[in-house]
Amino acid sequence: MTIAEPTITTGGPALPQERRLVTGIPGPRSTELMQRKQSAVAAGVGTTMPVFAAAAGGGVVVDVDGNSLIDLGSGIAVTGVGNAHPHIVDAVAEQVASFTHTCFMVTPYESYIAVAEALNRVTPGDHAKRSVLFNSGAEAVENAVKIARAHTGRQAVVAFDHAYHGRTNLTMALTAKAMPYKRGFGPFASEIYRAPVSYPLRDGGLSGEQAARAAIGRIEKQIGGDQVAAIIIEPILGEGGFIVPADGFLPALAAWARENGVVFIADEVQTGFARTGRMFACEHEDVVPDLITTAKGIAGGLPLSAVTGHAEIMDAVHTGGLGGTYGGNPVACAAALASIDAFENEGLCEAADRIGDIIVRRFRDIAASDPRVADVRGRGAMIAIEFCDAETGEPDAALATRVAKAAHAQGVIVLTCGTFGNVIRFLPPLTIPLELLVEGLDIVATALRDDSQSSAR
Ligand code: PLZ
Repeated sequence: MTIAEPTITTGGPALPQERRLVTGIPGPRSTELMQRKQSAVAAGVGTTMPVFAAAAGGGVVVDVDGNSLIDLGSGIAVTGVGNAHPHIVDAVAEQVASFTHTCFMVTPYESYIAVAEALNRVTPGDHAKRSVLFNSGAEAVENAVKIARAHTGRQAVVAFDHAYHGRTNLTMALTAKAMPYKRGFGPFASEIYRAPVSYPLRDGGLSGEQAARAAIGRIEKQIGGDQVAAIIIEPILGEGGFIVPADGFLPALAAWARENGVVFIADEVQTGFARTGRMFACEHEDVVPDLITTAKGIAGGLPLSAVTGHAEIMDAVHTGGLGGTYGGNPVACAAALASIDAFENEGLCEAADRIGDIIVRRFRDIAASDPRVADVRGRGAMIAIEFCDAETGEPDAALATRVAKAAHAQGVIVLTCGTFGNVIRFLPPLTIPLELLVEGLDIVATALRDDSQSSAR
């Protein structure tokens, strides 16, 4: 093990692509900062790993103590192009030096239009489209619902079990899981209904069509198709556990929506931008959503989000009905243009598939002899392992937490998720060197193996 220089001044891909621990995790500077966080930052903001970042790039995050950590989280699926991608850094620096803000609704600027044109081009479907830009995923989802209601003149919105759509009032209502997202924060927005989703591990092996029939039956009985403005679904349910609906589920829902004049919204905030091996996850089943929400990967880490969709649906809203002070901020737009260019021209969909193959192969091997690994699933570089008790089959959240913590202690950033908290998810930057990925997976696999040895004792 090499000893790091204590101060790291360079970010981006120039950082040595290696795992390197020079202190315990967390180190002394991180521990100090954690204490400051506790006395300055609201307690409601959690921390996955108590280490503070100093630089990041490629597949590593370097902390303030000089530890170099393997990044298997991308800041929750954001830095797909790699942290501090050089083209993004240049584009942002150039923009920030010319102007930082005018408000697109006051005196507009070209880059917003260029981002809208790029989104209209790269999202599924070759129909006429329009886009509108916002700051966060939740804001995009809120606005997609506004647009669908304005277009249809209807109010009801259908979301699914295990869904996650954000933390604002309307998106909390759309989100399924109470703790930590909703508990104590009601009352929630009205006219939100929940339908069952296809969850192959847990729905008794329904086919996609059967699961869609169950969902549609619920909607027709409890709301009525002609009352529904929109159905919103993540093509792979992210925070809910990287649930990949059985083949045929999404196309059947989209077809039903079309027949009933219901706007089909794909929330691709987490799945979008090459993450699943395609530019958008809907493409795996040739589903063309009416509206698509994007954020996270869109701008290499700068806050930007969008709603893109059919021109006639998008244009149903009166002038002045959509907007916001910062939506489509010029610095974020500059980053988005550089980032979309990287997604299109740097082979990142292929990189996502290579990453996914390595993760899936590794954990399917383990699952073959370890009954605690109930499922290994996902697409591209969005892969998860779900843990269940080997005897009872019940979700084992404690195991997921222990394995994640053990990996953290070894310098691997790994995230959990799932309605039952029993899922470890892998979302590496698409630029991670494959040897580093394998080293990170080795550490997670060893943590899992050692956990079985300690609980067998
Ligand atoms: N839709 C599908 O995944 C954000 C949430 C992390 P914002 N997911 C990460 C947390 O605990 O807050 C997300 C998503 C999907 C919407 C959102 C919301 O995006 O940019 O966090 O608002």
